[in-house]
Amino acid sequence: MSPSPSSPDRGMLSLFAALTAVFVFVLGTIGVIVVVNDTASSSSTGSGSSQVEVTLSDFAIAPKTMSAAAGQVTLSIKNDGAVLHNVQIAALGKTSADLAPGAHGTLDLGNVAPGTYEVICAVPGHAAAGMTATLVVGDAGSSGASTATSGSSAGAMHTMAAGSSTGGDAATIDVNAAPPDGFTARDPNAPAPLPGTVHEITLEARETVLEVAPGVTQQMWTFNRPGEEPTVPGPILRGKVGDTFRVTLVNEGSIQHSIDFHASKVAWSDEMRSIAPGESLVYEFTADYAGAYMYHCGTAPALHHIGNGMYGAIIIDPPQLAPVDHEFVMVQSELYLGPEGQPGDLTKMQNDDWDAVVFNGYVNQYKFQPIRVEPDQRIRVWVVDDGPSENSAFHVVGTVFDTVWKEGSYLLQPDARKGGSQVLDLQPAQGGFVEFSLAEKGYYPMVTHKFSNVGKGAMGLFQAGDVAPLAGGGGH
Ligand SMILES: [Cu+2]
Repeated sequence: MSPSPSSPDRGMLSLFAALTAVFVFVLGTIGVIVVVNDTASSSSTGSGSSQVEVTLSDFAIAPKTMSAAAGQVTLSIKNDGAVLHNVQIAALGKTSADLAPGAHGTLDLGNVAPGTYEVICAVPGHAAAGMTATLVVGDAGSSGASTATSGSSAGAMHTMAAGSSTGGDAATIDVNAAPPDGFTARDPNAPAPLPGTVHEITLEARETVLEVAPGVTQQMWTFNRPGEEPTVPGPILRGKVGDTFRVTLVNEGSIQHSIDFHASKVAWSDEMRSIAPGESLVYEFTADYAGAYMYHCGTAPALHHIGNGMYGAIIIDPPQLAPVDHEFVMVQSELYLGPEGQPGDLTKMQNDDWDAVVFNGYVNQYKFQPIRVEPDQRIRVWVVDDGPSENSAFHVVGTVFDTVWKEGSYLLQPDARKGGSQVLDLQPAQGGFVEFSLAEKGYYPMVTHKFSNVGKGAMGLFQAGDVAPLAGGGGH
C-alpha cells in the first residue's frame, strides 16, 4: 500500500473536523479588509524583530488575533490539523509552504508597517470553513492605522471561499444562453459492464477549469482516467455483483483528495484517507451488492470537495437485468458558483444556496442536444443523485415508468396489476433506474419535478423519431 499520511487518530480528528466545519465557520469567520496605515513608512527600520506563534487546525487559526511590534516579523507555524494547511497574508504578498499534519514551518513577513492584516489558510475552502485570523502590527489603534471590518457580508465570504483575497464576484448563469459553437453534450449512454471479474482502474484527482454553463467556467475538482479529460461527474464505472474493483487513486492536484465508493465495505480510516499531491493509494473492494452508487472525494471539508465536482457513479448490475434498447445515466448535482474560473463557493454550499441543478455536470445540456431514441423503444435511465445536498424527483414528461428499481430493490415491475410510476425519488447519494418507452414521435422533457430546479438547469429532452428541431435549439 502507498504511504499513509493519516493515522486512525488523525482520521478521527478529520471526521470530527468535517462534521463540525460548518459550526466552526459560523462561529469563527471574521472578514477583515486590510488597510495599511498610509503614514507608516515601509522603510522604517530598527524597530526590532518579533516572532509570532501560530497554530493551525481543522479549521481554525490560533490565536484569532495576534500582535507584533512594527519591524521584522516572523510567523512560527505549527499544523495541528489532520490535513494540509498554510498561512497567507495577501496584503503582504506572503504565503507559507503547505504544511503537512504535525509539521512546523516559518513565514518571514519582512519589515511590516503598523496596521491590521488579514491572515488566512489559502487552501481552497479553508478560509470559508473558519481559517481566518487578524495580525495587528504596532500600536495600530493609536498610530492612526485604519481598519475596516466587513463582518460576514456575502461578498467577503465569496472571496474567502475561493481561497483568494482577489477573487471578486461570483459568476452568474444565464439559463437561456445557448452553448458555444462546437459544444458537445456529455455522452449520456451507460457504459457496458466491465469485462471479466477483476477491474484494475486508475483514477486521477486534479483541479481543472471546466465550462459548467454557457460562458461560465469554474475550477472544478475532478476525477479522470489517465489520458482522458477530467469531467464532472467523473467516469461512470460499472460491473456485476461479485466483481473486484482495484482502484488506484493518484493525486495529480495541488491540494489533498480522497475517494469513497459507496459500493464498498472498507475501513474509512484506510482506503478513504486523504492523500497529498503526488501520492497515490489503492482502494480495493468486492462489490457484493447491486446498486447505483455514488462515489466521491471525502477530504475535509467534504462538502466543498463534493460541491466542487468530485463525484461520480458506480453501477453494480442486479442479476438478470432485462435487455433494453437504450441505457442512459443521469447524475444530478448542484453548482455553487464562485468567481469565474475559481472554485465553487463553500459558504453557498453550507447554506444550500445553489446556482444551478444539472444533469451530468452542465446546465440544460440535453435541452440543446436532445437524446435521440425511437418511439416504442425500451429505455432504461440510471439516475444517481450526487447532490451534495439537493434531492431529485426524476420524471420524464409524456410517459409512465413501468419499472422502478431504487436502492437495490425493484419497487415496480410490469405485471397483471398494471402499476405505473411517475417519479423516481432520490435523496442525496441515492440511486436507481427507471424503464419506459415513448409512445409517439416528438420531444419528451426530462426534469426533476422539484420544479424550482427546472429553471436552474435541470432540464433535458428525449427526441423520439425524426421531428423538426424546436425553436431556439431546444425545448421549453
Ligand atoms: Cu477532493
